[in-house]
Amino acid sequence: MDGPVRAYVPTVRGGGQMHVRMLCLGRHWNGQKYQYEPTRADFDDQPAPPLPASFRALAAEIAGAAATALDPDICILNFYDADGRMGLHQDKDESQASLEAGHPVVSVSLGDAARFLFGGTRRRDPVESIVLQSGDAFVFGGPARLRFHGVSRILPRTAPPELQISGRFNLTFRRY
Ligand SMILES: O=C(O)CCC(=O)C(=O)O
Repeated sequence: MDGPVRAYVPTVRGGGQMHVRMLCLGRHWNGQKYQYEPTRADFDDQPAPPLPASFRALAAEIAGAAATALDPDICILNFYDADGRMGLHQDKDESQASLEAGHPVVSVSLGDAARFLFGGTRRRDPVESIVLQSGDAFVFGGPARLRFHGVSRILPRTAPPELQISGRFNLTFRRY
């Protein structure tokens, strides 16, 4: 995330800043336009780095373990510091064909635990709160693909000490 194509804090439509550092692999998610594109037009015009084959294989394996399937072409890598969070939203900027097929989102968490919120397909639906720990994977596809979700808070100093991580990395794999 600190390499030549570095992670950055997106400024979204309306001018607010996100509360994560983000790096997209495979395709870039433009937070001004809420759409994917090959280069980071909302930041530095660099091409989105490719999705490593090992990441793709990991996501496919996790999807299989959850009795579904995913051949991802996108990974959004988010880093949350102790104040990091993400408001309730739907992941709906992938292609219409992908959403209609219900290809799942596969989410992998590393580092500090997080309070993850999982709602329904309408914003006003009740929201379940789940603690995602380091090493947890969360898969939502099919009829759950468009359920609202977000992260209300990070639980600082909960990362496994052997990782020597302060903060949380979350990787979401998707099929455009
Ligand atoms: O960090 C998480 O667990 C959720 C990330 C997320 O909602 C997203 O990338 O769309």
